[in-house]
Amino acid sequence: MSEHLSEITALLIEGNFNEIAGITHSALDTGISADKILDQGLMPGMDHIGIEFKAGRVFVPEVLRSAKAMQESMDIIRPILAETGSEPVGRIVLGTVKGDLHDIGKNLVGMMCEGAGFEVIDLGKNVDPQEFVDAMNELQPDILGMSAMLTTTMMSMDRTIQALQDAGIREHVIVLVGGAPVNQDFADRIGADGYASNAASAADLAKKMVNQKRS
Ligand code: B1M
Repeated sequence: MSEHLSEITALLIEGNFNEIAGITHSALDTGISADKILDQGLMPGMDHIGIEFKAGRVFVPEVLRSAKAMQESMDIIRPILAETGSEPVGRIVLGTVKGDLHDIGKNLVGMMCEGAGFEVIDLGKNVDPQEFVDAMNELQPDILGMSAMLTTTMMSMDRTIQALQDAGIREHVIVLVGGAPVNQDFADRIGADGYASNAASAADLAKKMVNQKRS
């Protein structure tokens, strides 16, 4: 039984997106539950990739391959997790801000957060402040994550926070920001709750902040 789980972890670390679906199916066939596949197969693999990425021992192409492998397996277990009512760590609404079409980093953040056990709702790129507000009202996430890659679009983060304030819902959500031109100082200035410099740190911080909010 645990052989399947360690194989899933290894395939995710290798970024072997061709074989991971087959092993995920055979793990389910042998009676391993979907939440065990997530908790004991995929999450340890994504944790490992996160640590190696932060340490500069693996790079974006490898992370993208692992993210794709994670996606292949998640596509199989996600509907089962939903059916069995397995509780996610929290819910994140994520998007690249208005005017910005860069989404590779944001997608990595989403995969790392999913790997950390979050339900991730990705609004895509070029997301208008009002779309974030609408998603907040509809989905009531724990975290709203914004990504920006252009110095010219960073201020869309500020406008989105302002829109949350105007809608009277700013206090209901943890706002997390990131992207190459963003830093802690900017995050503080616009009144975000957190900033992370990379996808693995974003997932760690998201987990920490949700736990803090609940305790
Ligand atoms: Co563009 N682009 N681009 N581009 N592009 C940059 C960002 C740029 C630095 C290149 C340069 O000039 N050297 C420059 C920005 C300059 C600036 O503003 N200071 C630039 C420009 C100018 C442009 C255009 C304006 C070019 C033009 O048309 N004249 C145009 C803008 C389009 C628009 O958005 N409106 C443009 C277009 C594009 C493409 C569409 C061709 C393509 C994007 C494809 C896509 O994303 N689907 C593209 C690309 C690929 C890049 C570079 C080469 C790579 C970006 C990337 O994906 N990095 C980039 C130059 C570079 O970085 N070398 C460049 C890899 C990714 C994993 O890193 O996104 O930083 P990153 O994400 C990291 C962290 O930042 C963090 O975690 C991620 C993973 O560790 N992170 C978060 C990200 N979001 C986070 C959110 C969080 C927490 C952490 O919390 C929620």
